[in-house]
Formats: sequence, structure tokens, C-alpha cells
Amino acid sequence: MARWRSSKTETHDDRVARYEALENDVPTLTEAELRLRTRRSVLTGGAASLAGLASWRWVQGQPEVDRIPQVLRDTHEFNEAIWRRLYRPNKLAPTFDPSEATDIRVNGRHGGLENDAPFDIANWQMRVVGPDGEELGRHVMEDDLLALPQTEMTVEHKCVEGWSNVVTWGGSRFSDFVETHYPQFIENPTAYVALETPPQNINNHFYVGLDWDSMMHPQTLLASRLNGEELSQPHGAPIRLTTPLKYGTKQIKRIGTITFTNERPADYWTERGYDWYAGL
Ligand SMILES: Nc1nc2c(c(=O)[nH]1)N[C@H]1C(S)=C(S)[C@@H](COP(=O)(O)O)O[C@H]1N2
Ligand SMILES: [Mo]
Repeated sequence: MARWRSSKTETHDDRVARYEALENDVPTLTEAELRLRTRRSVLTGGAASLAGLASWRWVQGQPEVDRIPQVLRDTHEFNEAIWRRLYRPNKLAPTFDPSEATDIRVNGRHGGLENDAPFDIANWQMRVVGPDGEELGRHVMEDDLLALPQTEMTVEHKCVEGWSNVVTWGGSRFSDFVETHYPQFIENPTAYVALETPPQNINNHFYVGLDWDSMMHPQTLLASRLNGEELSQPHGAPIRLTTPLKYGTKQIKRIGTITFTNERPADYWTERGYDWYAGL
């Protein structure tokens, strides 16, 4: 069993239940319904292939939903429900005991982390942009981010270069940030979230894109702490992304802008030959 610790009262199972309740865009099927549907689509599918053209005519004669004959529609929805269930959110990456955490090297300084000029954290604000490019808000550390439920996780950070480290990240779940500040996207999720370093560092910009489900996963954090201490600047202060679902390439340090978008975002390391999804 995965060991998932949270400083707040919502357990993982609570969260899974809450997510499932939100999934009103796909039919939620009970085990019995799933079994019935499997049998039904296997039977209709088998009958259709056996009887050939005559059956195809029968299928075509069936009532249509969204211009797709009902029996084919059932199968399609069935596949989608299975896929959504397998995918999330009940799969957690392994967690470790905090005593297993070790120091992690500074790796990657794109986006203004390369120079030693200290970043003006006091004046840092995190911009949030909507799908039409409109600015939706600006957030500060104390009132907006540290005010969210704080959680800790000890996970393995994996870099595509072939090294990994067990580390303890602390911060707020991205999903809690969305629920608190942008509940409209809980109702109507976008397909992707884009994250970029602050515009001050536009000459050496770092940017990543992640799929919605990975962003909303309970182990995806806006982290402000590393191994029990405040993030140092080279590790991404004041806020970075951490998620054990993705390689380090996606775990952007020093977030400046977050964009909710339906277009697949540009991604620094994808443009240099790495896989866009970068899933683990
Ligand atoms: N802004 C920024 N974030 C970044 C990078 C970077 O170059 N710039 N490199 C990424 C990579 S490839 C890794 S492995 C991790 C390393 O995080 P660390 O420096 O805290 O070990 O940061 C990620 N986030
Ligand atoms: Mo990396």
C-alpha cells in the first residue's frame, strides 16, 4: 500500500471519492454495470462479425446518438470509462519514509537560475492566465499559496540523465490551488496546464506543459520546501512544481506564470528531443 501522508484531514480515499463525484462528464459505472456492458458489447460485436453485412445494416438501422449508432457508442463510452478509471487518480507513486530523504543536487538553471543575482522574492507574483490568454489573477506567497493546506511527500525525483534521489517536498497540492482560486476549471477542466519562469528572465526562459490529469493528481505540488527547509533559489524558490509522475524535465523551478490552456503547450525539453509526456 502506498504511504501517502497529508497534514490535513482529507484522506486519499476521500479525495478519490471527491474526484469521482466530479467526473460527471463520463458515466460512472458500477462493477455490475461494467460486467453487463462488457458482455453486451462482446455479444453484439460477435454477432455483428458473424452475420457480416446483414448485421452491419442492423447496426446502421439502430438509433443514433451524435451520429454514431447506439451500439457502437456504448462500446466507445465503455472504453473511455475504463481508460479514465485505470488512469487516475487512485494510482499513487511510491512514497518513502522521510528519514530516507537525501540531499539533491542543483540540476538545470534555465530561466534565470544560472546567475547568482538573487531573485527578488519579496516582489514575486505568480500570474495565472486563462485559455483565451486573459490574465485571471496574480498570487502572492503568504496569502494565496501558504494559506492553502500544506502537505509533505517523500518521493523519488528522477532525472532523464539517469540519476534519482529520494527527497521530501513540502507545499500545496496544485489541485487545492485550483479548487480555491479557480473552481471554474474544476467544473470545466482545460486539457493542459503550461508553466513558465518569470518574465524577468525572458532571455533564458524555461517552460513546461503538463496534461490536466497529471496536474490534478494528489502528488503534484506547488512546492516551497525541500527536505524540511525553505527552497533555496537554485532549487526554485519561491515556488516550483514537483510530481513523482513525471521526470525532472517537467518539474519547473521558480514558477512565474501558470496558463490554463486547451492547446498543447510548448515545452523546453520536448523542443530538444525529449518525450512531451515524460511520464513515469
Ligand atoms: N527553471 C528550471 N526548472 C528546472 C530545470 C531548469 O533548468 N530550469 N531543470 C529541470 C530538471 S531536468 C531537473 S532534473 C530538476 C532538478 O531539480 P533540482 O535542481 O532541484 O535538483 O529541475 C527541473 N526544473
Ligand atoms: Mo533532469
